Amino acid sequence: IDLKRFRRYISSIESETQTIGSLKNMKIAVVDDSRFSLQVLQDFFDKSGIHTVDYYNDSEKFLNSDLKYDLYVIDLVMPVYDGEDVIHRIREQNNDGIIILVTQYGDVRAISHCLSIGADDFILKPLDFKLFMLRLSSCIKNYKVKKKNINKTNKLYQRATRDSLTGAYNRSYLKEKFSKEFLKGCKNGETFSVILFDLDFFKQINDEYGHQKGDLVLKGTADLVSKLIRKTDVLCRWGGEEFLVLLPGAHIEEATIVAEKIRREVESLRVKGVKKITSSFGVTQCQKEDTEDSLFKRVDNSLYLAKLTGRNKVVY
Ligand code: GH3
Ligand code: MG
Ligand code: MG
Ligand code: MG
Repeated sequence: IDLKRFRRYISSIESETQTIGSLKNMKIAVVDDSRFSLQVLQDFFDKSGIHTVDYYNDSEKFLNSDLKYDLYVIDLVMPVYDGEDVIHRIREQNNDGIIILVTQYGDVRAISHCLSIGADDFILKPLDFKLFMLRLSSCIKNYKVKKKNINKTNKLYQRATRDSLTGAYNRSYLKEKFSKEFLKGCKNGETFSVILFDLDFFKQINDEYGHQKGDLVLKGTADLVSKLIRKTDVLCRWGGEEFLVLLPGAHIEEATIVAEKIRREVESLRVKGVKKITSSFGVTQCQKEDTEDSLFKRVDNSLYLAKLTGRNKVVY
């Protein structure tokens, strides 16, 4: 037996099986103005048992679809919208699916341009099925690595900027955003307000019901605040049972209304078996001459006053 040949044969079969397996989980679009080419590609996919394919012989019709595919097989030369236009449009929509260009002519410049605007690979007609399968296989491999890296980066970013218990932003994220964006905006005449609040007698909650119930209260609090604030507002876990909300564009009156809403919602928050909880609030609006320190000190003072004068209230 020629061992080398045998091994090659086996690994090519394995690779093909794997590629077909991946393709079966993908939504595929084939765009080609030639009915004959479409038929060839359809034979290729049919033969491999892949039936999640939409065939377009009109690129305009394709561009009117929602363009949500995982793999695109695009002909270069087509009337009205050619391969370059189509690839451009796909990438313009932030779609990161695999794009393979198919072309009859060895038009090196056009191919090179297509690769530069986002095609992942190309193959020449007439299509060689074995080679096409190999190209797909290497594209799918790269695609999976890319996806994995994106997920990893997202996860790391999430971990670096969020508090793991409540999902609220952490203090260091807020401080960075604060000095980079908000204080600068304030100097330029934009406004924002800050709410700082703290759960009342939270130590008792832990002592009476245990740390785990305490954690549930913290999570429940962050959840209810997230539902009350706007998309542009930033909720941050400032300390143990202390939260801070940044409200861009909000004047102190609006921020006070939000704080009052949160206060009432915390009162009606029900965590199984745990008695009613209250919270105290400080609210302030940025002043042109504010520094990070002066602003946080001011809102902290208001919160302190709220605690001092009986808790379960908003002080501004
Ligand atoms: P006050 O009304 O004056 O704020 O009283 P308090 O008891 O809430 O304040 P204190 O600062 O004395 O206690 C805060 C408690 O919050 C103590 C700490 O055990 C608890 N805590 C801080 N972080 C966590 C956490 O992640 N999980 C739980 N369950 N408890 C926490
Ligand atoms: Mg064509
Ligand atoms: Mg407290
Ligand atoms: Mg506290």
